[in-house]
Amino acid sequence: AVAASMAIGASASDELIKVGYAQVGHESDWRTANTQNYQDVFSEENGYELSFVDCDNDNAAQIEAVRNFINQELDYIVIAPIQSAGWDTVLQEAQDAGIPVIIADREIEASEDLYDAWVGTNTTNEGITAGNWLAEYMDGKEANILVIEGSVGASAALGRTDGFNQVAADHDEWTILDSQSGDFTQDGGQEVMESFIKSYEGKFNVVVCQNDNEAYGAMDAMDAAGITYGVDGDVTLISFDATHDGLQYTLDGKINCDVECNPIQAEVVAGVIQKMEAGEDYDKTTLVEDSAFVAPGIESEYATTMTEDILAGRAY
Ligand code: GYE
Repeated sequence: AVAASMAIGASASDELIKVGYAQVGHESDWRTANTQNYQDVFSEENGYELSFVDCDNDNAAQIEAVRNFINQELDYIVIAPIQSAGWDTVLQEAQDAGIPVIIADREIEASEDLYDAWVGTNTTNEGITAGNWLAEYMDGKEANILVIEGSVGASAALGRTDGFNQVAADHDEWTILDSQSGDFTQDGGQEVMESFIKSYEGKFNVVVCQNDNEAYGAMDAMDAAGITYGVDGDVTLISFDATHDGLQYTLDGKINCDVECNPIQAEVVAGVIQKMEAGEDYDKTTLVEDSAFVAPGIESEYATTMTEDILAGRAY
């Protein structure tokens, strides 16, 4: 398909836009969907040559991957930053080399002058949505809360924690008993929940997992301990991402509320790159919108009640 559309005399690699994507890793279903989306959108058929690096949640490896993209003189660099801190030096190197950088998915702490565009979700708002929903659901009842956070230093974890805590601060009847990182993985969620159960069994009635995979691990740990959760259980379970499996558990009433985070962002990133290619104005910041879903039987001002149709429409 590429050869057929190629101008006479041009080589395939002259035609293709070279994009490097320094991906966080493969810690979650959300991440798998995000990777697939990039591979679909940044295809040769669409005029791109994608250099994809899975950084395996290793911050130093990610900086190294970006440095390699600079050395390879790619046309654009896209980074889904594992950590929010520590980006100044390598971003300056990219800028000195004249390679535009787009930060995607998560946020960084660096000055806006050091990158060209940002595309992602507002994870602080996601945390606020979780908090607002819980306040509505508990309706003044006491909440003893355990939080399984995402990866330490990741903006998605920092934002969700901050947003939820903003709401918690207005509720004297809420106590956050403990908050520990499960690294956005199922194993991490299970381990943290097992240790929470040892320390707080019988003392908690709300568990907040900062992504769906952690929630699956937490459910396994609660199952093993005979603790019930969801709409018919003793523990109210909140999750984030709203991936297909997460929404299946929500439809089944096991997760009470799943706050959405949309991993389908590559089209937006490609749109920014196309505008840069054409020398047109582009948005420095593009927010990918999220919503939230609750189990059947729950009505909410902040979330949509799950149905079979919603689940059927969720591809990832
Ligand atoms: O929620 C989690 C993933 O950065 C928003 O990273 C993303 C988060 C997502 O591992 O599942």
